[in-house]
Amino acid sequence: MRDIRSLRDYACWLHYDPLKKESWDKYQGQFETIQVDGDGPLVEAIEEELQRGIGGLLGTTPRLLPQGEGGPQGAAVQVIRALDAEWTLGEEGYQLEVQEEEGSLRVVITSPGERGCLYGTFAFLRLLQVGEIGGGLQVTDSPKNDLRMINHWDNLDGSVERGYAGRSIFFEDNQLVSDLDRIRDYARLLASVGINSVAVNNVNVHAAETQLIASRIDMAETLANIFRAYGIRLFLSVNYASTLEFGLDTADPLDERVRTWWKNQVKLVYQRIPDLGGFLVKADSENRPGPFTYGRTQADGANMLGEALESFGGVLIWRCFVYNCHQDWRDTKTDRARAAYDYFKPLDGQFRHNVILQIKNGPMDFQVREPVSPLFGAMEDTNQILELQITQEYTGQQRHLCYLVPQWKEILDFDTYAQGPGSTVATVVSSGMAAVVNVGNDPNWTGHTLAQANLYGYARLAWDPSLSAEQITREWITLTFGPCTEVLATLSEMLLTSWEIYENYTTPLGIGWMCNPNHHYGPNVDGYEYSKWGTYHKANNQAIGVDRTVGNGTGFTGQYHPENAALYESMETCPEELLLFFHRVPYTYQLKTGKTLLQHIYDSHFLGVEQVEGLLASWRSLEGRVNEATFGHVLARLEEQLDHAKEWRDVINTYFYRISGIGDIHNRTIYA
Ligand code: GCW
Repeated sequence: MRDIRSLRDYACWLHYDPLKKESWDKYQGQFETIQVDGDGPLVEAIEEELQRGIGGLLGTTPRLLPQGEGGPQGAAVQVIRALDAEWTLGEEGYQLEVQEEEGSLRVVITSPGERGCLYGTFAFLRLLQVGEIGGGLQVTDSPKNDLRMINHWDNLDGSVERGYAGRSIFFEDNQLVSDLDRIRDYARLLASVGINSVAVNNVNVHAAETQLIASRIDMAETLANIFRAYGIRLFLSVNYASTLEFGLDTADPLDERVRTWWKNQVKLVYQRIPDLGGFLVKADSENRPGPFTYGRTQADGANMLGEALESFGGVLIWRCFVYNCHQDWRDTKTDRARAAYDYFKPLDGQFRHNVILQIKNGPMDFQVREPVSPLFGAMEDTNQILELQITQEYTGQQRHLCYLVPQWKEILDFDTYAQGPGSTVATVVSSGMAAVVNVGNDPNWTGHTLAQANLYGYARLAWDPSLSAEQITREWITLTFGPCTEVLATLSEMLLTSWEIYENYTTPLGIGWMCNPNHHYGPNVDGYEYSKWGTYHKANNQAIGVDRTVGNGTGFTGQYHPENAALYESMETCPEELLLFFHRVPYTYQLKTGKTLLQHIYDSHFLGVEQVEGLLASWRSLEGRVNEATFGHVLARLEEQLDHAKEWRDVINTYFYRISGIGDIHNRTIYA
């Protein structure tokens, strides 16, 4: 078997392909020496990266200048740890300056922190590839979010919950995998885009994983050591009710024995991993235990763990994905969309300062389109981070192309009006962002090679939510496919339209779900209709959707600040892409385009399939311009996507035709 590292897609965006002819010529003779301040693993990582990067891009071998020999002369890259009292960019920020003297470029990267130096180094290599390095360039940059986190849903047996790219890169058979170098490669990949925290195990913590803070702490310690070398802090998902598995008969957060057990356990963990980031907890959610069992609040539970972590500088991240997953579909009063706000809003101000609430972007669950969760901006005295899903659970499972950066941009730019106009989600979640990752042990990490763009894009947005989708896309394509204008133009268009295309042929207008239960792939209109999960569309022969208005429905719209509440409350002003999330609408209702609701459903599904045909044609036009293996792999995925898009189209259109008895005005094929 070939070494996985020799396969092209393994390198993701760190190929360092030779620069284009003009740039290659322009930079020959530059960056001949490298000097990096400090010592230790992070400094070694910086030196290694500069040698690899410059070596690959320019075909040269820069000389490493030891410290203490004075600064490098002539064409050089110098990384300086400057502990300047005036510095305002924080430990992770950096300054990058290119001075030109008699044709020699001298690149100076400065930061007071090792991480800042590392991020500055990766930024230099990125800018070199997108053609921006030149005399006089000055860049100062620092992350807009302190916490830039990746969540793995990896189990110790090696399976990955909602994983679509093979098995875990960390665990197999309740041990660490044997290829620890691959984990190091992963840490490098994450650090290259500024990720600084990673939770390595599933938030659904089973018995085996509970031991990661006890008998299996050595596994966590090894992982922490690997990630530390790239400036990434380890987090562990813990079972809220761990005490029950360690001999106590309760997990009541106010019981002294429970509190003492956690304090002692946390101490043991920090003896082995002194810089552990902290714990991540899913409690009282989807049958996981939590403080509700003991009649306590979510704040009681979170604070108990926060207190135990506090003296070690640890952080407790508590998820807000709390809802009743045993609903009776006949019950029209309970609205799952309301749950997080109803449980958490009254607790504002009651969480310890080292507790952070992690809130999914939407009120339901990572559907192709949902409104933004009204919890953002609702808790002014509580730390909040945004949770996104990079792994494509409901968005094509990495078999379909669905580039989510445009979706995430919309979420980050959404105005909550919490402090008046301009209170976007990006500003409200100033503690940071977390996302469920799409990585597994497939040779290309993400199953679909183009799904690497979602990982890249998430990390870049976590660093700076104001970056545009277009810029991120341009960067990713250039770094991944090298400098080719045709690839850049064609692939940008493909990526940037793919989310909407996926929405068109699956579940437009904010209705969501309609997928097969359990594995969530493929169409099944009534798959969740009579289930306990609280996810109903309620289609009958006249109308579809749930009325979530204050006036006549579940009152969900009232959870938003008045500007948004008013917008969503009325069918006329509700953004049409979310119409069926907020309203129950007759099939004959006329949309702003003049089409009826039903005709829109038909049209959107026919269009979606045509658009996938377009994606295929675009990709085919790149044959010979991208390497053969990647070309063939993506082509096969797109062909499968086309088949599945047709399945979605026909199942959905047939369902609505049969139930409504109203045909397509264009008489296209609908299977009666
Ligand atoms: O969407 C659901 C997924 C579950 C997941 C849960 C969660 C980890 O289907 O697999 O469990 O969300 O976010 O906790």
